[in-house]
Amino acid sequence: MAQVTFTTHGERMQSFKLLSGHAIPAVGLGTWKSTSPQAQHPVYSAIVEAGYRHVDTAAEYGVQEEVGLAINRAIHAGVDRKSLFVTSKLWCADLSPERVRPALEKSLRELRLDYLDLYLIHWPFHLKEGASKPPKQGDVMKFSMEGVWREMEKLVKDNLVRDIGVCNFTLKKLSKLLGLAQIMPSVCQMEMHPGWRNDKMLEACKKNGIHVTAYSPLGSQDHGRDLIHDPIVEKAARKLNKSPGQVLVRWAIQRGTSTIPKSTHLDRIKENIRVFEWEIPEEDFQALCRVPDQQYLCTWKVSAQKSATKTN
Ligand code: NDP
Ligand code: 1BO
Repeated sequence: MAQVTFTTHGERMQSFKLLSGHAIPAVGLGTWKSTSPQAQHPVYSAIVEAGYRHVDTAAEYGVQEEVGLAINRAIHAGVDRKSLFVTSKLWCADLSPERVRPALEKSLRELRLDYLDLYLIHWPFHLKEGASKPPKQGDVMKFSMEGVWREMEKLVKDNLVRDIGVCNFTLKKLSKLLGLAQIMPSVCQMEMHPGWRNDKMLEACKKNGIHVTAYSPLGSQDHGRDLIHDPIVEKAARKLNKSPGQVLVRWAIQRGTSTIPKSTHLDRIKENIRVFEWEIPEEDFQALCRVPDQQYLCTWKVSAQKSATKTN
C-alpha cells in the first residue's frame, strides 16, 4: 500500500510500506559505477538539492566511503537521518555465516552510519575469494542459506539494520528462504524494466507481502539496453510531455515497485524524481508492458548460474 510523504523541498513523495511497518521511498538513487570526479558525490546533491531520501549502494560498488561522506554532509546540512532510507548489500565473498556481521560492520564504517535501513543479500551465490567478475566455472561455492539468514536476522535484533532482504533470487530460492525465515525478507531487489518485466517474480513477491525494488529501471548502461530511445517509451514520453527517463521511473512505480535509477548528473537526478504529480494512462502503461524481446541484462546472472550448476 503506497503512502504519501513530503520531501524537505515540499514535493509529494510516494513511499511503500514494508512488512516490518517501515516505509521505503518510491524513488532512490542508484550508485553502481557512480564514482564521481566532482569534489562532492552526486548523493549529496540528490539529497540536499533534489530531495531524494533513498540511496542504494553496496560493498561491491567500491563507493561506500564517498557515499558515506555525502550522506554525512547532508545530515550536517540539516537532513534528519531518520528521514533517510539507506540500503547496502552483503557481497558474495561474504556469504558465509561468520562473515555476515563483519561485512555489515565494515559497510557501516564506510558509510559513517550506526544502522542501515535495509541490508540485502546481493546475489545468492557464494564466490571464492578473488573470483573473476563475472564469475567463471569453479568460482561459485555452496552457501548455507539458513546460516546466513540467521546472522542477517541477528543484525535486525541488534538494531544494526532495520530490514533485511534479498536480490537476484529465483522463485525456488525465495521459496526456500520463506520456509526457513524467522524474520521475513521485507524487500526483493530485482532487475525490472519494460524490457524485462519479470512478472512471475513480481507476483510471487506480492503474494507473500514482499516489496520489490526494481533495479536498472532505465536499461542500465554500457552493455545495457537503450530503453531511453525505445519507440514505445519515446511515444509515451511525447504524449505525456515527460522525458523517457521519467516514463520508465513512473512505470516502475505504477507496477507497485520502488526503483533506484542511477545518474551522476544533477539535471537527470532531479528529472528522475519528478514523477509524483502525474500518471501514465492505462493504455500507455499497458503498451509499455508489451515491449517485445523480454531479456534480462545482468550478465552476472548467466555466468553465476552456469557456474553454480557445475558446483552446487
Ligand atoms: P539504470 O537503469 O539506473 O541506468 C543508468 C544509466 O542511465 C546511466 O548510464 C545514466 O547515465 C543514465 N541515465 C540516468 N538518468 C537518465 C535520464 N533521465 N535520461 C537518460 N539517461 C539517464 O542502471 P543501473 O544498472 O545503474 O541500475 C540502477 C541501480 O540499481 C544501480 O546503480 C544499483 O544501485 C542498483 N543495481 C542493483 C543490482 C543488484 O544486483 N542488486 C544490479 C544492478 C543495479 P549518467 O550517470 O551519466 O546520468
Ligand atoms: C556485480 C554488481 C551488480 C550490481 O549490483
